[in-house]
Amino acid sequence: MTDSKYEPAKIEAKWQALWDKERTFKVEETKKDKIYVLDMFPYPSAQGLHVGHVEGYTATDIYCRYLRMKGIAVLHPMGWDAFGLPAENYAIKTGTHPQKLTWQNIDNYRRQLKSLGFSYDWSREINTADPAYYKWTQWLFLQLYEKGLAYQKTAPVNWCSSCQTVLANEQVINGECERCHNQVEQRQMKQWFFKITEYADELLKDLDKLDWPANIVEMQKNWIGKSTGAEVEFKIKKQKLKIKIFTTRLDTIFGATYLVLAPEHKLIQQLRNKINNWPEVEKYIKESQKRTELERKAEIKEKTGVRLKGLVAINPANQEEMPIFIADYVLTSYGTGAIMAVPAHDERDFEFAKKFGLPIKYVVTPAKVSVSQSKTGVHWLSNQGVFEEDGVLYGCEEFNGLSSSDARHKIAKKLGAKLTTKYRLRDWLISRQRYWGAPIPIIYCETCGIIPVPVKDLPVLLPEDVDFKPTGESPLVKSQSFHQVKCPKCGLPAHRENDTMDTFVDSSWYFLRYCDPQNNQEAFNPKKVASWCPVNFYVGGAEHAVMHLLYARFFTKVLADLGYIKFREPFLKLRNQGLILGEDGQKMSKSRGNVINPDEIVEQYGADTLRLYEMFMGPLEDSKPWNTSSIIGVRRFLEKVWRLATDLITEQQTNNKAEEANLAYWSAYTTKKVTTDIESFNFNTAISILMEFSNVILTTAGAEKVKAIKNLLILLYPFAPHLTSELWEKLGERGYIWQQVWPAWQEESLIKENVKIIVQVNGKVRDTIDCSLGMDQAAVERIAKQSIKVAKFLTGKILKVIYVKDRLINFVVE
Ligand code: ANZ
Ligand code: ZN
Repeated sequence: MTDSKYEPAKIEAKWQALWDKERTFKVEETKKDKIYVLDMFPYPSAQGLHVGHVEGYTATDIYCRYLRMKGIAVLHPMGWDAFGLPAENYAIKTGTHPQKLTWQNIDNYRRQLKSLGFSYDWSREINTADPAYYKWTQWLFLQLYEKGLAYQKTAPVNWCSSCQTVLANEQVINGECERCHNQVEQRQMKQWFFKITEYADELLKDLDKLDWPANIVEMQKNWIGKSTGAEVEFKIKKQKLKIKIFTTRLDTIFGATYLVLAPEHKLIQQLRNKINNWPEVEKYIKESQKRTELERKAEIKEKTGVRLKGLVAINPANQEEMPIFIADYVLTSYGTGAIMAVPAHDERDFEFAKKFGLPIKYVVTPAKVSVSQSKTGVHWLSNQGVFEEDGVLYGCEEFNGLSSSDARHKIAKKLGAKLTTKYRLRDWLISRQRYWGAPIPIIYCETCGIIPVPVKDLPVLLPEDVDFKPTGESPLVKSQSFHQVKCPKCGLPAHRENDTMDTFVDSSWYFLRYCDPQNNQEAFNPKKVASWCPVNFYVGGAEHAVMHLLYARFFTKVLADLGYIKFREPFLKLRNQGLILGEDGQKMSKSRGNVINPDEIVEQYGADTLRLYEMFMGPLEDSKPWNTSSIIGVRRFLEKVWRLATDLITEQQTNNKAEEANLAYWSAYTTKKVTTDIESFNFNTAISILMEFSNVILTTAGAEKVKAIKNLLILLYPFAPHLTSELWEKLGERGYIWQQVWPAWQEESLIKENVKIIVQVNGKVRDTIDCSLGMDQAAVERIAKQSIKVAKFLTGKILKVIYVKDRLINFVVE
């Protein structure tokens, strides 16, 4: 039959055109049950779609197609995270305007996504670099500004002299720029910040409410980095000034043998003429300014520092005198910028003390050492290095024998120390000295000061007359049309803020805009957002574990406090797709030459094969290598389904009761398994069962066969929508396949005729048990173990279980 050849290129184009034309996946406001399933939107790079995108996007597509057949209204949108450095870097290299390149890349991405048959509601497409979108990003900035959550501050920033830009801490990898690997330096600059720290506690607490992967929750917790400790004041001998330190280990204060200040600490300048070795100190301060915070925190780095000669501090716990140092392992931005150093119980202090020959005094022992022994001053640890854990105090006067946690409270009380909570989280630096981003809507006037751009004047458009060559200032400075404006308040000449916003600002609220993408009166209509949000299910790469997800959570909380939305968490459930590695098991990269281009796979095997293959590779969250021979196997499976259905049209029908019963069982079993697997995102096992089911159908005949094939097509539809749509039509069924109702199964159909299974222990027959046909190993094992005749031989450890389906089970016992 000429018709019976499976030609994906032809049928895939046909169905994609139809979905486009009929707007099949457009979703309207409705009273039906609603679910919002969101993909992390891509940055439209010049390389085009990656097979890793295809993985996550296929997973959500399967889920959405399934939900729609269950009668649920699904919001499943797509858009572009279109601002960013790569387009600008390309512009610098070639002179092409970033917009031109970005728009081209977007067209390519859209074409690719459509060629994979993803069921997005394309009427909701958004683009963060479109003025119709970034107008509202700017509006959001103004909301934060008015709430006092956006502020300007001079701060040391990470500066890459090659990219000529400020980098976020996260973009500095081992002291190098993540893009060009240039050494990053510190520079003082006036920058805009968002006060995310105001929400630190809530951002931490609410993590417990989320259905997110445990490792992502853990990473967010560490990033926020809450610690409770105490602030203690140390007197400086013969001076009025005191040094305030922050410690989480007040229990070790009797072991503090020196103090350390951050090189930038204010006190140093105030005490300047009391310091005998000022030139040496000043030199050290200058040098440490060149180092980035990350470098300074690096544990591998040898500790450096300088003693402040002429100054001595007094330990308030035991009145002992202690020297004072400055060292760059103490950071200005954390705690009070000063520490008491306890070398016996802190690794960094230990290294420093060894290098500078400072005393190391042990005051905490592991609980297992008896207190009487420790009271004798046995330095059980002196040759073991540092002991960093909590334990029992000794050598601490009236606090001897107390546990660390008891001691912390008692010592705090005695010293009148203030208990405080500190967070590692810093405010979010959003200024970028870049062109290809949303301009910060601020005007500087000599008489009026900082003036926010009035909402009616938004958007502040990016000008066209710019030179992209970086100079250290934003390229916007040189655009006369942009830079010079009239002050909105007094009308005198003023100038605009020339920096643009971090692209993470754009992506912190995009999920809201999808609910109301064309609104030109407001960022979104609160009612529309309320009807879809929060996002029920969010899928994307684990690389967004911290920044994007934390910033979006922050924005959500701010918008809730401003009264625009009623929920405080944006993404209720999150799943990450694992990395798809190259065939060589390495990360895909251009330089390794192991990149798989989805376009080529679609051309060679078809979109349905690619979708199915990526889902069949293994559990979604695992990282897994590409394998071309398995993709061929998947393609053969689809060909088999094609033959099954097309042959059926001509096949002679016969009736066989036993076979029919078996097929009915398999239909119910497969329906149940595929349904529960889709619900739990276990797509690989759903596909396995579909493959088994197709084999069972292949070897049977009869009236049930028609039913079984139709059921197979429906169950396979979310995975391979083109092939199944085509076959459904060929079978002459009424309506499109996606208009069918997702099948239910009857538990009764899952009970099959009984079989007798032989149970052996170490090869010896011990019993026979009744099971139903086709039962899985776990169930058979359970029944076998219930037999007394078997159980008495299973006292040893079970090393292995051999199961021959429907026949025999053998326990290999120690
Ligand atoms: C004395 C001490 C003894 C400490 C000991 C630790 C162990 P977390 O838990 O991360 O909050 N510290 C405080 N401020 C610092 C700064 N600005 N730069 C570098 N280190 C600083 O860490 C708190 C601990 O880090 C504090 O407790 C302090 O050292 C140090 F056996 O004080 B600790
Ligand atoms: Zn003015």
